[in-house]
Amino acid sequence: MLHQGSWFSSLMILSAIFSLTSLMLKSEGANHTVGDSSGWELLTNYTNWTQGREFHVGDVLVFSNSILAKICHSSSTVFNYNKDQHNVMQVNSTAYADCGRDNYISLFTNGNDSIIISEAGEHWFICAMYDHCENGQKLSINATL
Ligand SMILES: *[C@@H]1O[C@H](CO)[C@@H](O)[C@H](O)[C@H]1NC(C)=O
Ligand SMILES: *[C@@H]1O[C@H](CO)[C@@H](O)[C@H](O)[C@H]1NC(C)=O
Ligand SMILES: *[C@@H]1O[C@H](CO)[C@@H](O)[C@H](O)[C@H]1NC(C)=O
Ligand SMILES: *[C@@H]1O[C@H](CO)[C@@H](O)[C@H](O)[C@H]1NC(C)=O
Ligand SMILES: *[C@@H]1O[C@H](CO)[C@@H](O)[C@H](O)[C@H]1NC(C)=O
Ligand SMILES: [Cu+2]
Repeated sequence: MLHQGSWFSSLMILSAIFSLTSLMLKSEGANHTVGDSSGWELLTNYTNWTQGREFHVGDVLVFSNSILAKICHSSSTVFNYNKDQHNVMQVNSTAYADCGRDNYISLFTNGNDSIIISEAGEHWFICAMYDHCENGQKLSINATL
C-alpha cells in the first residue's frame, strides 16, 4: 500500500515537473526567420514558406535580410533587409488580398524587425514599398495558442 502510494506521488511530482518544463519551454517562444535564408524579399513565395510550420502565440517573426546579401556585404553592417526597398506592414485580410495600404495595423521599417505574435488567429503582412505586394511579397500566418 505504502509502496504503491509513494510510487503514485513520485509519478505526480514527475508529471508536474514535466508540465512545468514544457510550459517554460513554450513560454520561450520560437524565432521564425521569415523566408529562412531568403529573408524578406521579392522572389520568395511566403505561402510556401509557411507550409509545415507551426506558429504559436509568443513566437517571434524576424524580418531580416537574405543569407546571400549577408555574404555580399559581409564586412559591413548590412545584415538587415534593405529598408529603402522593403518594409513590413501589418494589415487586415482585405488589405492583404488587394494590397491596400491606407488602413494598416502597424508599420515596421527597421530593416530588422522582430514582431511578437501576441494573439491567436490569422495575421497578415505585406511589403508596402513600390509594387512589391502586388508581386507577391506578402505573408499570412495562422497562430495557435
Ligand atoms: C530568439 O532570438 C532572440 C534574439 O536574438 C534570443 O534572445 C532568443 O534566445 C531566441 N529564442 C529562441 C527560442 O531561440
Ligand atoms: C510554391 O509551391 C508550389 C507548389 O508546391 C510550387 O509550384 C511553386 O514553384 C513554389 N513557389 C516557389 C517560389 O517556390
Ligand atoms: C537583428 O535582430 C536580431 C534579433 O533581434 C539580432 O540578434 C541581430 O543582432 C540584429 N541584427 C542587426 C544587424 O541589427
Ligand atoms: C479591413 O479594413 C478596411 C479599412 O478599415 C475595412 O474597410 C475592411 O472591411 C476591413 N476588412 C476586414 C475583413 O475586417
Ligand atoms: C505561392 O504558392 C502557392 C502554392 O503553394 C500559390 O497558391 C500562390 O499563388 C503562390 N503565390 C505567388 C505570388 O506566386
Ligand atoms: Cu518589398
